[in-house]
Amino acid sequence: MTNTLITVAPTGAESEKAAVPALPVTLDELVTTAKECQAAGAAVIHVHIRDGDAHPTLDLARLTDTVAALRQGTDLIVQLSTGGAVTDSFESRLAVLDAAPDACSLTCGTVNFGDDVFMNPWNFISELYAKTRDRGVVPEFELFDFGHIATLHRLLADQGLPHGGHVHCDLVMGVPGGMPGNAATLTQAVAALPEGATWSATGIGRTSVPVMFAALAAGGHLRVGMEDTLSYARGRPVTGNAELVERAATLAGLAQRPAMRPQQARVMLGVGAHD
Ligand code: KMH
Ligand code: ZN
Repeated sequence: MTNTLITVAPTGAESEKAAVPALPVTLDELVTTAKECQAAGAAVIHVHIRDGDAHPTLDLARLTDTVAALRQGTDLIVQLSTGGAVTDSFESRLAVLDAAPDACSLTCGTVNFGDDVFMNPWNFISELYAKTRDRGVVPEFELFDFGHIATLHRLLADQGLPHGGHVHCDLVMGVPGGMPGNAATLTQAVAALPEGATWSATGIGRTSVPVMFAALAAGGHLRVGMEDTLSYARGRPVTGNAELVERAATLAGLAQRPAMRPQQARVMLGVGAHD
């Protein structure tokens, strides 16, 4: 059994700073969180950024500065979100790769997203994947539903393996409109993944803890963070991302699969060292 890759998704695009004061939205807050989460056991950071008013943005200069600051302050693998917010254009989402991150998210299909729709039509997915290969950015395939797994198979059959030569997926479970976050669904989804793929799982909201237990039992990896979960327990708000990473690392240790260090994660994911 391998050690456990822990990804932290500290911010997301959905929560408002005014409603969630602990959410890291400035570059300083993000780097401080990233350092704490690395110390707690994270190896990858999934990054959404905010503008000066704490609204989600895909501004290229800010993204580029963010990649540089996270690299300077931590050893974490920097994975930029190409999902952005549901209001972001396909063009701006493709342009995220111009910030030259180590890795990026790549969602393999459209999904109802609460009252919104997170749009990922085939042509966009295909163009984004081609750009990751062209730019040497390692994609993580975000799978919100079973049809997304079928699209991942189509993508790999069409264009071949990603940069780095390894397929790593993240099962995003419990989004209202996507697959539910429970052990039975996780088992079925894992069985449908491409041969040789590694995978993490993320349970949104109250599915966070059951999905973590199911993923560890099934040999998977973990993604946690305030993008996905704002309650540590019923009636107890999360006070910061580090406590979510600490809990994940504790559970991984109990499962006899302690948290992977960033260097080990680079080898597993096929992410090279940066300059
Ligand atoms: N914010 C969601 C609409 C990703 O980062 O790639 C999309 C999302 C997925 O968070
Ligand atoms: Zn995201």
